Amino acid sequence: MTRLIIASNRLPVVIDKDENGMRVSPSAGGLATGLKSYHKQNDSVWIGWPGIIPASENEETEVTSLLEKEQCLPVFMNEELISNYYDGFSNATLWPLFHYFTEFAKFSETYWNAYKKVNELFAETIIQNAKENDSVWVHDYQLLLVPNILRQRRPDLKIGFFLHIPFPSYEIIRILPWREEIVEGILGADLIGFHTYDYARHFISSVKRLIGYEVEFNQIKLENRQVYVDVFPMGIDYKKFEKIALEVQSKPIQERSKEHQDIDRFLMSAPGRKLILSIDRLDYTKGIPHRLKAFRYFLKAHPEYKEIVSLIMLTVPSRTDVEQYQNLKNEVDVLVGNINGEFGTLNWNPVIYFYRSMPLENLVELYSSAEVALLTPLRDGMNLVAKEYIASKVQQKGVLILSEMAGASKELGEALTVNPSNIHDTADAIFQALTMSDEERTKAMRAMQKRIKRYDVQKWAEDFMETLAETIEKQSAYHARKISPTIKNTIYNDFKKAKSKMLFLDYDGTLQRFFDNPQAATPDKALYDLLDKLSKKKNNRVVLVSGRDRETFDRWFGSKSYTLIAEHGAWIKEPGQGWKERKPVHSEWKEIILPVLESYVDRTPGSLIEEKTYSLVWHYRKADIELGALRALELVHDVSTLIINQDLEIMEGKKVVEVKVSGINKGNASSEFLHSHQTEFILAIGDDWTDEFLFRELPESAHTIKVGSENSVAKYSLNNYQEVRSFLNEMCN
Ligand code: GDG
Repeated sequence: MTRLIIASNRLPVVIDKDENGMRVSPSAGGLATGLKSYHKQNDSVWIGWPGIIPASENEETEVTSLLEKEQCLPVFMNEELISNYYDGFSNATLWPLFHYFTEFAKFSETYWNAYKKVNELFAETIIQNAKENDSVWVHDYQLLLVPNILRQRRPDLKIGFFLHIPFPSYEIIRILPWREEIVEGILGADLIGFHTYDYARHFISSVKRLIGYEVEFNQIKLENRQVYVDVFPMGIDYKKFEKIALEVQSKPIQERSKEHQDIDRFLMSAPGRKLILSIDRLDYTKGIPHRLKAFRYFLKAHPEYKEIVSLIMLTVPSRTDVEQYQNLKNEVDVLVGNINGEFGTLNWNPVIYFYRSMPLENLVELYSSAEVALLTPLRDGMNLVAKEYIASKVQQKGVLILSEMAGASKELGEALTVNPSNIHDTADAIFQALTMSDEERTKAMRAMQKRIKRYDVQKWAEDFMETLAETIEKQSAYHARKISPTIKNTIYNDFKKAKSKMLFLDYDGTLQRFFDNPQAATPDKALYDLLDKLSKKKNNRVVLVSGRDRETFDRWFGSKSYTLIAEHGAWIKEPGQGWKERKPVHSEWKEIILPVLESYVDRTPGSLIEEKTYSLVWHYRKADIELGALRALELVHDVSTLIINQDLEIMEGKKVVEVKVSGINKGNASSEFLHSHQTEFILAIGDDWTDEFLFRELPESAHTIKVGSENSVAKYSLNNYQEVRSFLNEMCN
């Protein structure tokens, strides 16, 4: 049976050392707590940093054996690596950049080298422990390079990757000096998951723009495989929060924790008292100063709430040795002091501020006591606190105010959403939350509870793993077509034995790579040598079948002893003879279509028109990738209305739209040619969908090969033009 290996920077447990020895305790944070139950149930192994630097080999062994009981495996790092990989590249480069704080992002070669090294260390630990065909689920921004390292060294593994923070727009990621490496690193996975559709579409757009892979819906087409991108909004352990909330609320007041009694005392000390709660790590992404300013504005605008409402703000210390975090701490301290100084009275503090972490039970006490949760990050991948608040509101008496910049806002449509930078807007939302009718807030809370109860963390993990399994199934359908050594030998044997043979070969993308400028794709010497060698084989005929215009083909191959079929089958030329038109037709239609195409060239920088005898082609390979695709759609629409009742058709190829005389294609041209030249062995190779006509029309006995990972009626596939060349070279020998 295949096993699951989970990899994340931190393990679900941390190891501490004091005078009594080593201790294992659960780690905080959404991912660790969320996935823990899934991990235990599924007999998986979790690989990560144990939070300790062992002082000796003995200690290392001790840590390892303590972790073994928790089904965990450690990746050890020294101080320098942690500083450069974790504090450095992860938290001082990727974290600010991915949260749109470009001014905080530091770019340092030292950080980058440490990041690469630690990603290698993680990958190595996974590789050493993974059995054949195991599944690996890699988590988050600290390990972006791991999927591709695994892909290179262990292609047997099923690799999933999930990003817990936002994936930023292309305009942001393009700033990163190592942007291609990072995107390629993630693309090593079979399935890539994000919290929201926005993050997924930003990732896809970056893949297209930075690397240029083709994308169809949520599939990224790499040369030799497909990668799937999907949205899995992470949930929480709903039942756990619900259960703890029921427990803490049903306790008699005198049995409650000290913290809970403090809250009770506050709420009961004046009529109508209410608490607004916020919980977050002290991080600049969380919008804490904005929130405080909004609360100050609210108190100014609504003095009737003085001595009635307090904001209880739990901020958990984080990355305390980083300058920006220290500055933020000072800013928050000053703001809290100012607000309390300006509005506070002897027995009322407007802001009750905790700068520490709390045990889970106290957290739930806060959740269940607060009338309003005010969660206003400037950017947040998801924000699990919002979901935990909802789950803890067992009596549905609470209102959630949530930033529209948090991933969770996509699912929690019934919350009061605010733009956290709009202080007035946020203050209005506070007022609205406090004055909402019972009926309204219960209705909103019920709807949100229903949704997040259903898609809890267990369901989230299962959903991701099931999708990964389905992805692998789809991949294997494709891999089944890849030419194996046995198939190769069969084809070579057939070729050798046959008394007459014919090879139909497409040109661009099949024998030659793509160039931005189509005229630059001139055949190189190695290609001429290969084709010459093939055409000199006894009883073998090489037929080049292309969409290229005949002038270009004539220039490149006119003197050669190959048969040439140009312009998708409109023209044919036998060795030593002139070009023959297969179906003479009129060309007045071009006068109508050409101006339309020209208007598209004018509005799409980088695109160009190519004129052939039977067709007009609009090329957009050099245009902006998304504008090009959009204009291609528009163009097809515009032209289709113009060609009604004309003997014309539209063909869409790779970054081209071709308007051509209908009834001419590579398939009917080749089969017509084959008719007059009966042949025992037939081989056809092509990469474009226009080659599908060829594959379809050839006799069943023909060997057909598609270049690339897309769907095809061809029997087999090869990855790229280099593989085609070596396949043909080997066949010659
Ligand atoms: C990433 C993304 C995304 C907080 N204070 C205490 C405490 N917590 C717990 C909360 C919650 C978790 O920490 C924080 O949740 P976040 O959603 O902010 O998650 P992170 O792990 O910080 O960050 C984030 C998440 O990954 C999941 O994909 O939502 O956007 O940045 O569970 O309850 N827990 C305890 N005491 C505290 O004082 N016990």
